[in-house]
Amino acid sequence: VTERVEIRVGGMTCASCVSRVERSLKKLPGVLEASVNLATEKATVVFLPEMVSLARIKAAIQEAGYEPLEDT
Ligand code: 9UX
Repeated sequence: VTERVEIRVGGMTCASCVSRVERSLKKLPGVLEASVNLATEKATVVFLPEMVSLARIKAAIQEAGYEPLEDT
């Protein structure tokens, strides 16, 4: 079972921010795909909920130095 979530991410201002967030997410075990759109400030993440929680995904964004906001 895979799940897809969109998380709004605050604090990203350039393309390098986008790369940092994507890399932080992709290295989490259980994350299959992560792509960040700078214009919409949204990270789209496809993950295996049995391996990684939404809370852990948000924590990774925060650890990378950005602000996870509401998810949809
Ligand atoms: Mo770009 Mo983002 O110079 O934290 S990497 S603003």
